[in-house]
This record gives sequence, structure tokens and C-alpha cells, in this order.
Amino acid sequence: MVVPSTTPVVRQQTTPPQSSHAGGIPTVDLSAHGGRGALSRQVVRACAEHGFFRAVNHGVPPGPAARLDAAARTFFALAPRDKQRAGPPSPLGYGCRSIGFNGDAGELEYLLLHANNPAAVAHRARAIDAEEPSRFSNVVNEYVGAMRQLACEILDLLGEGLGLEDPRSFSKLITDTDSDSLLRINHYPTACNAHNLDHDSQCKMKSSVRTKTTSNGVKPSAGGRVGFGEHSDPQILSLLRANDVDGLQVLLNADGKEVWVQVPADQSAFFVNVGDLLQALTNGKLVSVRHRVIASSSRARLSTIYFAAPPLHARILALAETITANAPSQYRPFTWAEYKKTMYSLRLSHSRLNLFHID
Ligand code: GA4
Repeated sequence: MVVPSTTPVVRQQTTPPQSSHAGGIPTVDLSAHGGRGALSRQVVRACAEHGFFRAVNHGVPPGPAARLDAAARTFFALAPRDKQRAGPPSPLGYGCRSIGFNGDAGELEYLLLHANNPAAVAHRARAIDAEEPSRFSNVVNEYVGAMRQLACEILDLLGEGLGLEDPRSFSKLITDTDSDSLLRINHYPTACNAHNLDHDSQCKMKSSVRTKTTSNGVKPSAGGRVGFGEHSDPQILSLLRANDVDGLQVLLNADGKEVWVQVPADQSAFFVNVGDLLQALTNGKLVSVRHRVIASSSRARLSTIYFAAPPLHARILALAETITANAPSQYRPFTWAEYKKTMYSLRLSHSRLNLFHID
């Protein structure tokens, strides 16, 4: 068994691995050399044990990501006053340092966009790329198309691995025409350039945000600047891709102990997070992972996350196959709209799914 640690280590396996754990991070090769059955079991295992894995050989061509990164860099290089035209995030749009509506903050600026509503993206693009808005919306739509496909592939593998009567149960939620999926582009500037975020009146936070001891008592990396604080993603599944700058950390369980594990940067991989809704849909079999970003002082990090979500009216309740006499329903049914309302009323680090737990 691999024990993830803050200094990633690879331990000898006593039993043959179902997926590799390079640097303490479970890795799944999606090219299915060992057959679809084995692959679906690996994906389920990673999501059940860690709620997180690095997907390699995923088959997503590099073009859409390169074009999106170039468009994002052009936008983030604009003067603060020009970027503010695409904000404030309410909840979508350009945001700077402030996260959500309840006082959370991080050392970053970001764009939050609809990932299933080209008209809304086209509207926002007018403020993001004033010269040629369709240039921006085209690259976003191309990228989210690729992400939706990859998310469906992973969700179908999960459906198969869990033995669902309809293995497409999860992916159907995100391919629905009303799916509420999002795209987030985060830019974590270097410590030297962080002051550039302050030039506009809507973006004033004098001191940088530093790590504090976390609720679970795990000591964060000394003196780290909190890029994005500890949280779980509320949606079904998140697909994260970043440049070659480290910063992402995940809270993994090793022999009953929770440990923050540094995720080594890998530009060619996608990092897959189980979200709160997938935990609820699987009656806690798959676990939504807590994660955070500690910003590097010397190199800027650019990351893009696709959050696969159901329609607002979707009713979230554990699938019948995940309920047994020994494992009764853990969560009361709720709609995604209800869950969103709750999440926006709480702080980033809140374990919000617990509020829906049946006592
Ligand atoms: C965390 C995951 C996504 O980035 C996000 C975030 C959202 C926001 O930035 O507006 C939230 C956060 C996230 C969960 C709790 C609330 C809402 C900030 C916050 C304090 C876009 C999302 O969907 O939920």
C-alpha cells in the first residue's frame, strides 16, 4: 500500500498495483491496454480510495488546451482596469483574490465561465476579448467540448466499474442540454507580480494570504501563499490541467490518517477530482477529495478546471445499486439548485455535504 506523504514517496507494493502511485498520486492510464473491465475497476478504486487520480494517455489532443492557454494569458496580461470589465464574478465572470461571497480570498485572479451555454460565453467574451470576441468564445467552446467528452468517458467507466444497470447514469447528467457545468481559469501570479492585482479599486487586499494550520491539524507548507484554500468541489467531477508549476495539494487518506500530498506538475495529464454530488450519488462509495493550491513565489501557475455538473433541477439521490441493507442511504435527496444555494451561503472550506447527511 502506498503511503502518500507531504514529501512524495514511492513505497514497494506488497500486492500487484491496480494503478500506479507515482509520487503518492494514483495514476490511471486511460488507454485501456489491460482491457476495459480492468480499467473501470482501476478508476473506481482510485475514486473510492482517494477521490482523485492523474489521468494519462487520455486521448485529448493538445490543440484546444494550447489555444485556451494562449487566450487566457493574453487576457490576464491586460491592465487591471480592462480585466475588471469582465467582472465582478456574480458568480461568473472575472474575479481577483476574492472567492465566493463569504470572505474567502486567495492569491489569484480567475475567469469563471459557463461550460454549457455558448450564448452566455459569447456575451462574456465581449468584455474578455473586445477586439474579436468570437476568437475567445470559440476556444472556450472547443475546449469544453473536449472536456465533456473526457468527463463522460471517465463517468461511464465509473458506471461500469460500479456495476450500474445503466452505466451511463452519471454521464447523462452532464450531457443534458441544461447541464450547469462550469469552466474556471486560474492565474496565480508570482509574489513580485501579485501587486499588479491591486491596481483597481475593486481588487484591494493589502496583505497576501498565508497558510494557517488547517482544521484537520495538518501543518501546511511553511510560509506558503494560499492560492486557493482547502475545499472540495461541489459538482460531479472536475478535470484540472495546469502548466508546469507545482502548487496543487490533495488531502489523501493513508492508513486512516489524512495527509496533504503535493501533486507534481504534469502539463500533459488531467487531474480528476470526485465532487460532492458524485459522493452523494454513490452513497459515499466514491469520495469527494479536499484540495488546495499553495502558490509558488517565483513562477506563475495557470490552471484550467472543467466542473461537470447536472442541470439545476436534477434530483440527486443515491443510485439503487449503491444501497444495501448494510449500507442504507446516507444522504437525503436534494436538487443541484438546492445544493448550490447552500454552497454559496457557506465558506469555501465548509464540509457542506454533511448538512445533507441523514443522522
Ligand atoms: C469550489 C469549486 C469551484 O471553483 C467553484 C467555487 C465557487 C466560486 O468560486 O464561486 C465557490 C466554491 C467552489 C465552493 C463554495 C462557494 C462557491 C466559492 C465559495 C466560497 C466555482 C464552485 O462551483 O464551488
